[in-house]
Order: sequence, then C-alpha cells, then structure tokens
Amino acid sequence: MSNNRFPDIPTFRGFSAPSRVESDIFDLEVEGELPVNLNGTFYRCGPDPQFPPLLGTDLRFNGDGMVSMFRFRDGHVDFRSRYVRTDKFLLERAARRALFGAYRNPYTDDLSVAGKIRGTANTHVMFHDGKLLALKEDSPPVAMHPHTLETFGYYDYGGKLTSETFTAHPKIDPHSGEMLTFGYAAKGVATPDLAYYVIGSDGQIKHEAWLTMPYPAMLHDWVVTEDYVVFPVVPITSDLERLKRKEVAFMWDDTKDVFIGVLPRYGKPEEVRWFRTPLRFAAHFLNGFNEGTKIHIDGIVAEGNLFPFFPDVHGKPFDPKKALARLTRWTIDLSAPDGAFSERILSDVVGEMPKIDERYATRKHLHGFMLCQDPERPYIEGKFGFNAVAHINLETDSTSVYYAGEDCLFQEPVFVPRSTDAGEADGYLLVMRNRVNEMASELLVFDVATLTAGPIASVRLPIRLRDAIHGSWVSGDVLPALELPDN
Ligand code: V55
Ligand code: FE
Repeated sequence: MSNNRFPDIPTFRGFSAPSRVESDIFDLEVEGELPVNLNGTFYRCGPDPQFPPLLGTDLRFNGDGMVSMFRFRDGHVDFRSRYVRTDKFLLERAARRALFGAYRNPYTDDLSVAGKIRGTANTHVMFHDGKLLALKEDSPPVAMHPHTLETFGYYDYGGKLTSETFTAHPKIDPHSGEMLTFGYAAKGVATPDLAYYVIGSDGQIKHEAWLTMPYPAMLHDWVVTEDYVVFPVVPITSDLERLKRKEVAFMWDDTKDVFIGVLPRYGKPEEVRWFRTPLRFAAHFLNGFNEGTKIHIDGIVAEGNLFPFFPDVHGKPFDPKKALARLTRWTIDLSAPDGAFSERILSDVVGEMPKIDERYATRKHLHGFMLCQDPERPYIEGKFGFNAVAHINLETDSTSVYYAGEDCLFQEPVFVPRSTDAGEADGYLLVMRNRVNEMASELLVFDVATLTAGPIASVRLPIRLRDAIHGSWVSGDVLPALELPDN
C-alpha cells in the first residue's frame, strides 16, 4: 500500500484542504435579488491537487487545475466544476499517484514521465474563438467545452503555436476581437526565449515575433495597449543549473535590474526596445494605454519580493515591509532614448488581483478593482489572504472598500457591465467569499455604485470552493446556445 495522505502543511489545511470534488449543482440558493439582466457565465480556475505531492511537500501554485462555472440566466444560477484533464492529470490518474515533482522543475519528476507536458492548467480560464482555454504559463493552452467543461486537450492553433509555453494572461482586445499572447521559456525551462503572437478573432495566428529576454525569469503578466505590447521583466529569475540540482525553480535576485520591453503590436523582433528601470516586484497588471509618445501601464507594484516561496538567491530574509503592493502607474516616454521612466502610486490600499472593466482593455481606463488587505480589520491568523475588495476611481481619485466580514476572505473579483452600452464600471462585481470558520463558500454580487453598502445578492454553495487564482466573465451573447437546461 502506498501512503496516500496529503501532508499536514498550511497549503493543504483547513479551508485550503484539497477538495477534489467535481460537481453539478442545479439552481443554487440565492439570498437577495439577482439582477435579471445578469446573463452569462463566471468561469474560475485554481489549483486542487489530485494526489499528495510526489516529494512530500508542494507549493500551492503546483496543484491540478480545477475549472468551475457559475451560469447566470433569468435570475437563476447553475454550477459545475471539473478537473482539467491535462496530460499530467491523466498519467497520474492511471498510476493512482503523483508522478510529477516540484513546481516547474522537470528534473524532480518520476522517470516514467520524462518529456511529457507538465502543465497543470491551474491559473486562468478564458474564452476566445468559441473555445474555453484553461491556462498554465509553462504549457500550451488546454481547450475545454464552455458548457460541459469536457477537456479536449492541448490546443496548438493548427500546429502554428510552436512555443512550448503560453501565458496564463492573454489579453483580448474588445475592439478587434484579437487575442494577444506570449510564451516565455518558449524553447524550454530557463531559456530566455519569448514568443509573441496575435491571434485573430477567427482563431488564426496572424502575427508572431520571437524575442530574447534580458535574463531568464518568470514573466507572469504583461500589458497590451492600442499600439504596443509591453513585457515587464522583474528579477524572479530561473537558472538551468539550479533546476538540475533539483532546487526551487524561481528565486528573487535583487542585484538584477527591471527591464520593460516595448514592441509595436505588429512589430518585428528588431523593433523591440528594452528600458532599464528601478528594482521592483510586479506580478499583475490592471491595464495600459498609449497617449502620444507615452505608454502608461498600471499594475500592482512592491519594492521587493512578494512571493516568499521563491526565496532570495543571495539568502536574504523575506522582508514583509517591502512586500506591500499598491496599484501603481508606470509611464515610459518613447521619445526619450532612455524612456524617461516615471512611477506614481494610484491608490493607498495594499493588495493584489487587479481587474478591469474588460470593455476598456488596451484603451484608457478610469476605474479598477482589486482585492486588498485592510490593516484596520482583523486578518485571519496565519493566512495570506485578502479581507476586503476595492473599487478605485481614477477620475475622482478615490477608493471605495468593502470589508469581507469577520472570519471571511475574498477571492479575485470579476466585473460585469450592467448592459452593453453602460458606462465604464457601471455594473456588477462578483466576488467569491470564503466563510473560513464555517468552511462554506458564497458568491457575492455587488452593484459597483453601492459597493460599500454591501452585496445585493449572495449565491450560496453547499460545498467549499478552495481559492481559485483567476477567472473570467463571458457574456451569454458570446457563448454557444445551450441545448439542454442542465447540460
Ligand atoms: C502565479 C500563479 C501561478 C504560477 C505563476 O500569480 C504565477 C501568480 C497558479 O500558478 O504558476
Ligand atoms: Fe496571474
């Protein structure tokens, strides 16, 4: 008999205990009034390990991808969750145990899976050209059926996607319908190769450019504007020798500079400009836009490493003070040879997981949403969590915050416009709330206009939903027609 118990570590304890539940729940209980014009599906994706880790311990980022969906129609909500049947998931299910080892380090795997695609599809889920794509940045996208959540398998755009990797943060331009995307470590782990693609609304790859990063690093998120794409490289470094020694795949290196790469949207590789900027940590970006010769990119920025599980390469201790992250605007002026980099904090709240009204993606936005950590309110002991959600209004330079409540935490929000022609940020915010002590989950629906007054409805679940990472709202007009009420 093999030992099939999950280790007793915080990553797998309490509310974060592996759930491994795939479910269909028809007509969830709703408290309050759901707006009848909410018509569409909220998809979310996060790690939920199928088996105890091969190496006895693991990072949260390494769990198998579980996609869940809340389908809103006529004031009702139906729920479904399914594991993404990645190659890894199927190989391990057949073996009834973990075969893949540490996060992003193939040198720690069981020899029986050498050369197999390691992706967990656990980070984001997006809909483009009729396909639901479950994403992990070390692998190609996995296509799924948008209603049944059946997995079709890795999708390579008719063989044209030759990068080994594909970001978990592709951007959809709402004006052109294009999906802009990239892969880093595109020629294998710890390579500096960066493959950039523009995929038309018809699902055809219509532009491609291969770049070389200043050094191999985790390039988690990026920015697309009307005319440019921007690659912000921060020193979450990777190194092949380190991988071969079976060490942690990414480490913070504060002796390296930050570089911001700017390429015209349809640019050739030789047109890229790399601007050297002060040391910062940035993982997630809200949006960006270009105005004249200037490019503005808004993201969550900290002075130092935000990920304690990626230790300092020089052995320096994690500094929680430098890990306070705020929504920050970086501006590059393309008319200046050095880019004339400038930086401005947009709101005082500390947090992460920024989300925009997607209709404004790639163009000038005046609003943003994010999770935050309200220091005036109690955190839940021993957890890295977000106890509040914020709406940042850049037009009035004000931030509204709603506190999750005692013993409660929030997950990444998603914005839904009130109608197709509603103004920016005029609509609803959907936010998963973990009722930690009760081990219960609910999806709160806020009207953005009355965020601080609390939710207008709460969709209750009879099961606990572990923390997802990212999610998307897909309007019912865009999704294929439903054939059966529950299928
Ligand atoms: C992130 C999450 C990931 C990952 C790399 O927020 C970066 C960042 C859930 O996995 O693999
Ligand atoms: Fe992310």
